[in-house]
Amino acid sequence: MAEENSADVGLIGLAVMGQNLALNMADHGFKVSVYNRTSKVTKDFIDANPNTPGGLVGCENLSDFLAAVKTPRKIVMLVKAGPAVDMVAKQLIEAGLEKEDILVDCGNSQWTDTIRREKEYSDRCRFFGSGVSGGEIGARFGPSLMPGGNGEAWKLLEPIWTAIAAKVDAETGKPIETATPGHPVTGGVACSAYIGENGAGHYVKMIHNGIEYIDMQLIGEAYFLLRNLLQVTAEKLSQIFGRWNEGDLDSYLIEITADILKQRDPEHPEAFLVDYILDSAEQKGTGKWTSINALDLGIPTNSIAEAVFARCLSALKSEREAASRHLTGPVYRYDGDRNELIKAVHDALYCSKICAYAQGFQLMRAAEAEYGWKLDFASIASIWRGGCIIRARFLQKITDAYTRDSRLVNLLLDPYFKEQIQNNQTRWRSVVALAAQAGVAAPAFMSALAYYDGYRSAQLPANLLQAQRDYFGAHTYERIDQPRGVHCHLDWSKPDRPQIKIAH
Ligand code: NBP
Repeated sequence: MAEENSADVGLIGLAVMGQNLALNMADHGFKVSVYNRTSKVTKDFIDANPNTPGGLVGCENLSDFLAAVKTPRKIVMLVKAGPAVDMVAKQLIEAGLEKEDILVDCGNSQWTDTIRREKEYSDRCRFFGSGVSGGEIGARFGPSLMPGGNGEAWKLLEPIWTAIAAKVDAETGKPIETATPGHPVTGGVACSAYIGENGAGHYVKMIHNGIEYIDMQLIGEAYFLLRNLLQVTAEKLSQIFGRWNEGDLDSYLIEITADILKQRDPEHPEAFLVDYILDSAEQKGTGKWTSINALDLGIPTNSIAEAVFARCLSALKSEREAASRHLTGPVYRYDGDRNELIKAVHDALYCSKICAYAQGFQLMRAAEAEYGWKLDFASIASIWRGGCIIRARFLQKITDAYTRDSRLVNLLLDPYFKEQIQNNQTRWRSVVALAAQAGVAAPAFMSALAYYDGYRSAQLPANLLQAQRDYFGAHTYERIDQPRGVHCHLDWSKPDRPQIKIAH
């Protein structure tokens, strides 16, 4: 049995994320008590990692696991999101978890579940939720961490979170990516900051993932347009993405795209792997949750929803194959300037990305009011600069924007982003027009542009829509010559009758 009360932290769930996060903690000198439901996994993990700086304590049952950790205990869960989290929480409570102990769910749980769990377990432990992004490499060498829950509990967790998080350079905001096993990054600014009460951390992680969906979709559309219009190989496209990664689009996702595109197919070495991968996307739900939440709050995150629907459409592979034999479109051959097209697609991608982030941050602004949080948008953008999947040079610009004005209504109104779209929108529009002309699906480019044009329009056709609603359903309308809140109704079958006015 492990020495009692000697570990700094306990970690339960030793699949890919749990193992890597435990090693990350141990690299930073924390002694970690670990447990996995299937004991062989624990044993193999301990055998494979005998000499970590902090030390690992493998436990075969939950009582030993809890006894090994210093009190008040900090217990980190990395089990499958969903019912397993409640099962494990209840088992830990039965095994002796105490009221002052902190139970941190680091999985991709729904933020509403985190709020529910914090309340449900409040007389048995301090339940806390922390978003973790960066996949297995991030977990191992520095993820982006989005902790949310009780503020007192956070004070106890903070030293560990700050130590294990990704680090960015204090001056440039660029990720410091030099960690190797046993040699973690020292110095720099940690990509971890307290987000807010109860489910705020998991909420912001959900938004991160929603943005990840649209980032990936936009890159996919850029790839698809260039491939179809220029008829070039994946390797050539890899070079284009590689160049883009040296400029404004510098990001992890563009970097891995350049890598992916040049990868040869192991089965057909003369071909590229990407051309052999089936075009049917899967999803785990966080983009859908973001879109549902946006609909609930009435916030137009068109592009994020479009990215989710684009995956849904891709998944109708056999239907699409059948339809492709019946439905016609234009026959188009691009004969314009090839470099100009590459530049235009770059600008379309950058402008669309700005709109997508504007939508994500607009949604978070609505959420903080609705759910009673106080979100620091500069801080959120800054902890996404390193460690996570959406990390990008661009996030320093968002950090700067919210540092200049913490109450910025919409990112599009920040002077930097305003100027970027002002300077690049002509090419963005030409790409959207070209996609329509050529019959190449580019739903995210198009929806981002529609969002931009809609957001900058003082006048939209909703006047007609309101008239229609009043016509068929007596839903009333407001008038431009009356104060807001005065609702009118016309009996459209007798239009010469005076309008009924109802002041609310
Ligand atoms: P999984 O999501 O695949 O979960 C597997 C782990 O959960 C195993 O340790 C398994 O134990 C344990 N588990 C399950 Br399933 N049911 C259990 C139960 N009833 N009681 C106890 N343990 C149970 O692992 P993962 O991919 O490492 O992800 C962990 C969490 O981190 C998830 O919430 C995931 O969404 C989130 N996340 C993952 C990534 C990523 O890139 N993979 C990134 C960010 C966040 P067993 O060995 O006994 O089956």
